[in-house]
Amino acid sequence: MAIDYSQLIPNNVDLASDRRLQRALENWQPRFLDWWKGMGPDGTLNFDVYLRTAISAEANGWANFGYVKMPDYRWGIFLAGRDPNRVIAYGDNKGKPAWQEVPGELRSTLRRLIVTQGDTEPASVEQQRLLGKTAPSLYDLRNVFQVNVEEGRHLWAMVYLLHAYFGRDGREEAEALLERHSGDPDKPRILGAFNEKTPDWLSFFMFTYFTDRDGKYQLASLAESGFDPLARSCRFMLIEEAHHMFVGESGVGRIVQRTCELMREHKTDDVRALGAIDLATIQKYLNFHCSVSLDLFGQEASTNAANYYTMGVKGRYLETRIEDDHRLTDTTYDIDTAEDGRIVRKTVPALSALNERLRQDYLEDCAKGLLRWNKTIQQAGVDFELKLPHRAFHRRIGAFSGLHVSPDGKVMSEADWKANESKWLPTAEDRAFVTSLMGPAVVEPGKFANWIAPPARGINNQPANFEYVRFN
Ligand code: BYC
Repeated sequence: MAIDYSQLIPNNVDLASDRRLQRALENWQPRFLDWWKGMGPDGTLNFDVYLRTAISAEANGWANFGYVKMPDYRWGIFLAGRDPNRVIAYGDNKGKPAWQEVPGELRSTLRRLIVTQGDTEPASVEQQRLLGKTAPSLYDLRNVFQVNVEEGRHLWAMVYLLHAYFGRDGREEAEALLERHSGDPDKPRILGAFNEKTPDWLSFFMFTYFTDRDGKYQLASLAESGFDPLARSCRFMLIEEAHHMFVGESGVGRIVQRTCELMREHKTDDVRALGAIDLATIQKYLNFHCSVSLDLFGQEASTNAANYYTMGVKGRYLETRIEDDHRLTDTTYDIDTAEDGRIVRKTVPALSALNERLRQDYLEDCAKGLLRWNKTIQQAGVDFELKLPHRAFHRRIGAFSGLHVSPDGKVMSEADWKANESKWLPTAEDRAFVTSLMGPAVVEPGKFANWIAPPARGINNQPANFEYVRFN
């Protein structure tokens, strides 16, 4: 269904036919805008930004580019098309028609998952609030804004579900999504990674590479939900998510490229002296963002995850492409976990290992970008390899949270870990150095900060000197 842009809230869910819901969302809309103005990208209300906006939920019609002032962005409600024959693909309800309404017994479970998902979206906008001040180029400035407006829309996606299907509780949860704030000591965001700071662009690119990729895997699992409106919302969100990970992968890649160019040109490892980020520091940031994002998958052995699956609420990554019985009641899965202070491999019921299985899918996907970054390093003739840290490294959630583990997977005493921590994770001094390279924002079209290479091509094939943001 085409998106109706004549409405106050653009949508493809025929919102006009449900006056009560329409009014409730129209009441929430100014609260969202107040939140955007107060907690969204700082000092940008008047900028014209070259953004893409969805004009249809079909694959070929959703990316339409033009200049928009961000508060005027047409945030709305877009669900992927409905398949009237869709059945639940797994669990006890396998083969039954997908639910168009929330089954009473699953109400609180579904609400909680939708709230957790919804909470991450505004959280990331809050985390990225100040990045515009130090953008390395107009191209990058536009990209962070694009990511921000789309996270805002993903919040809309979850708020629509809360309002449309969860009555008064849902409306209250929708309010609360604007009241919790990233890093707020009294009302923090729900998941750990969304209370960390994103103070510089290396952090931003690592965040969009690692943490947005968790978004991809969680959304893909929720896209398998038996609750059809949730599945259809997540399908559309996934289309937008791809760009965020592109920003991360190409952003880190361009930093690596610039660093290697300088190393080669000046025959030195000490690129800090040349105003660029050394590979060892990039590795430390990578270790931090990867480990924090691994925590987002929850416990290795999780009865929550088993229940979600059995009930048909949250599936596996690409569930319908997996060849097995899609019930998993008699199946096992091997996981790494901790026992008696050691990392051990254990065979556990497949149902309880679903978080770990998703984490495994995620890690395999994460490894792909590293292959590309390492190719750049290799081609520059530099002897260095970026590596993913071991899954047990620096974990705060799950079985490994009680262990001290090095990036290559060695369990050690707390004292040994502390003695080495500064080699593995960014130190205050590393962060201060990276911060010192940031800003002021590079605003001349076609120019880039010294520490990052230009992209291979422009957004929507625009030329290198395109004016992606006009400041007015
Ligand atoms: N922090 O049985 P477990 C994105 C809690 S990112 C704090 O493993 P479960 C995006 C857990 O709540 C994707 N608490 O839990 C990216 C549970 O509490 P209770 C976001 C945590 O439910 C970038 C207890 O520990 N979407 O979209 O199987 C920019 C036991 O754990 C954490 C989702 O996460 C944590 N990290 O798994 C913008 C999807 N981990 O029951 C956006 C929805 C666990 O003991 N969420 N706990 O009180 C879920 O599917 C699940 O809630 C989780 C946790 C996978 C997060």
